[in-house]
Amino acid sequence: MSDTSFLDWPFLEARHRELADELEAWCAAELPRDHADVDACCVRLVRDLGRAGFLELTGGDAIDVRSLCLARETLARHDGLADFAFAMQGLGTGAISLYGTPEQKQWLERTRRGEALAAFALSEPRSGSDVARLDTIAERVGDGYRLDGEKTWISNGGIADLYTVFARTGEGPGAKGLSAFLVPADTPGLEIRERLETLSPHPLARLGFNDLRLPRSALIGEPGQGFRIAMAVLDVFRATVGAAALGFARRALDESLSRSRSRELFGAQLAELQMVQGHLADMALDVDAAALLVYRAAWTKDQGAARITREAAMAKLYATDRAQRVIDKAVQLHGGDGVRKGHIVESLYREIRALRIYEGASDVQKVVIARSCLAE
Ligand code: COS
Repeated sequence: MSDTSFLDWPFLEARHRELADELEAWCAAELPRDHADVDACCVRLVRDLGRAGFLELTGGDAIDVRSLCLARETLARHDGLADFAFAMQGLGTGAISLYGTPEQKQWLERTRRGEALAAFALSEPRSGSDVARLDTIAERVGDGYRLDGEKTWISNGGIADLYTVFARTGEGPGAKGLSAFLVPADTPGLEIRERLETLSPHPLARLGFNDLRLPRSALIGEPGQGFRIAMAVLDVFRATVGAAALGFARRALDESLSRSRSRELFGAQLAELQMVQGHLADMALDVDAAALLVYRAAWTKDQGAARITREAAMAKLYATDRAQRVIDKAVQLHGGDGVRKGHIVESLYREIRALRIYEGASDVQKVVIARSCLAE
């Protein structure tokens, strides 16, 4: 990568620089992968990242958000699916790391070794952005629960070994009546109803729960705490989505710099044309500004902040929106090659779009930021 000066910013410590070096070497040797079979590719990536020790970062009693961000941006720069495989191990077990019992935390040993895949099941066909109105019901039956309902857009859906599922238990109205559950994939009543295909292929599914029985020990945290648990997990992982976008943007900038140096146009190097320089300057500025917001959010959490809702929303909103702009400029600077199937810039163009939607759409992040400003 051309510019690594951000590694010396005061947000990061020596151990982060070591992680960046180690993971960069791993990525250079192992990535990119063939994505022809995305399921098999993701399973393999999780196994390999686990064997190499990098999944240790994704869960446990303490999550270092700066390490998560650094890992995501490094992986995203090399291979979007590798970033996805890494990130889902963290998102899918985030509720267990933050609120799980010692028994539930035993799952982390497997997910951190890459022996089990995890998924976060929050979105539903009728509630994506409006989490508080979700319809999946978890009814108390004896000493346990019975789940009925449907989830959609579930990453790792169909290949996960465990799902963190949010359902209505009814302790109060709306957001006050949800709870979180740990659901092993082999639980009878869990159905993969549809596999979903998207612009940039990832393992995604619509899930159904049909008279699915869970013991009380499957409850994560307290009954009625589900909304807060989901938001606390998203606070951490939204910052890391910003980091993934940053990785895509850095790659687009690097590709554009080398294209500008190597290509001639109108009797000069592309890099000598001031209009091209203007684009490169905008791209570099967007990348650095996004990085500052991402590592500010991560550092704030690592310093012990109870919540980083506003910082994470700013990091995700800005980094994903700006990465889209950086990548669009990269496509423009690459001319026809930029839209040619299989070109790295073309795949970045497809890869970035979903990041402005999932884990809280850009519009939701604006609401979160504005509410936080208004509450001051
Ligand atoms: N951490 C802890 N608690 C939080 C929180 C957070 N980040 N955000 C909200 N809460 C608490 C609030 O403090 C409030 O508690 P009180 O009732 O005690 O005051 C409660 O949760 C409800 O919060 P709020 O009133 O803000 O809820 P809304 O229904 O208005 O929803 C948004 C807020 C829209 C921000 C939320 O639904 C959201 O993030 N939606 C996007 C969902 C998403 O990211 N989906 C993607 C799924 S994964 S691909």
